[in-house]
Amino acid sequence: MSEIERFSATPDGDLTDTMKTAWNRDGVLMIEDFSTAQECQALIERVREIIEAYDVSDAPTVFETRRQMHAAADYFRTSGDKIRLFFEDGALDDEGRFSVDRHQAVNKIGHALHDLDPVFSDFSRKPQLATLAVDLGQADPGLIQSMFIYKPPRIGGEVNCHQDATFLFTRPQSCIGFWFALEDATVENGCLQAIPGAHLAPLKERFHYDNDDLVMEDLSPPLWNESDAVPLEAKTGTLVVLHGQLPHLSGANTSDKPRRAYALHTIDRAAEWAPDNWLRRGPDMPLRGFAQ
Ligand SMILES: O=C(O)CCC(=O)C(=O)O
Repeated sequence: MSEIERFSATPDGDLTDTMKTAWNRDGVLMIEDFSTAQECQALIERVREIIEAYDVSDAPTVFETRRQMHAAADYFRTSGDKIRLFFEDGALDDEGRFSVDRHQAVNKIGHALHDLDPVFSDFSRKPQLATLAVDLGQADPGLIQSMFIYKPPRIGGEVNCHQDATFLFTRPQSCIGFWFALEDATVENGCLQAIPGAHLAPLKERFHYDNDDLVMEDLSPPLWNESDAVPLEAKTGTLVVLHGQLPHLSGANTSDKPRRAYALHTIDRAAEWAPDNWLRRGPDMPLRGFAQ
C-alpha cells in the first residue's frame, strides 16, 4: 500500500462506515480539515508564549528516544501531570543556557497541556473529538497525555518506530493517539509514517516501572517490517488517528520549514490502567474526560 485513504471531517465527528472499515483494516485514519487553520494557529501562538516565559533553570533534559536517555531523569518522570519543555540535543550549553534561539531549541512540551492550559484544553475537548473517541470504541474516554511536538527546521530529530500502548498500557488495550498537523507535514520536514495493518500484531514492548527503575520490557518479537512504513503527509488541520498498537515513527526535519504538531492520547477509563505505567498523575489531578 502506498497511500493511506483520506477522509473529510464529518460535522459532528461521527465515524462513517467507510471510516470504520479503514480504521479496522489499517489502524490509522486520516481526517482532513478536522481543525481550522485558526485553531491550529492558536496553539502555535500559545506555545510561543510558553517558550518565551520559560525559565531555563528549570532542569531541562534532552529527549532522545533511541536510548531512552531521559528515563533516569526526574524531570521526565514527574512530567505526566505538568507542562514541561524538553530540548533538542545540543540546544543547551554546559551551563544550561540556550546555544540556539530558544524557539528552535524545543523538542517537545508535555504531558498535561490538555489539563493545565486553557487554550490546549479547549482544543482537546472539541465535541467532535469526544464523539470520535466513543465511535472508535472507548466507552469512557480519559485524556491521559498531551504533547506539542516541535521538530524545528534542520534540527528536529527522528522519532523511532514505536507503538503508543508501549507507554500507555491498559488491559485490554484501549489507547488511541490523536495527532494534529498544525502546519503542513511532509516527508521533508518529518511527517509521521506508519505501517498500515500492523496494529493487529501484538505489543512489542512495555515501558514501565520496576520498583524505582523505568525499564523497557520486551514482550514479543516485532512481527512487522519497518520498511513497510508509509508516509502520512498531512495538510494543516488534518487529524491523524493512531491505534495504540500501530507502529509509527517520524523522520528528521531536513527542511527549512518547521513541523509543529499536537498529539493527544486517550485511554478508556472502563479498561484497567496499569499502575506501573511511567505516566503518573497526582491525587489533585484525577483523569478527566472530554467534558469541559
Ligand atoms: O510527531 C511525531 O513526530 C511523533 C509523534 C508520536 O509518535 C506520537 O504522538 O505518538
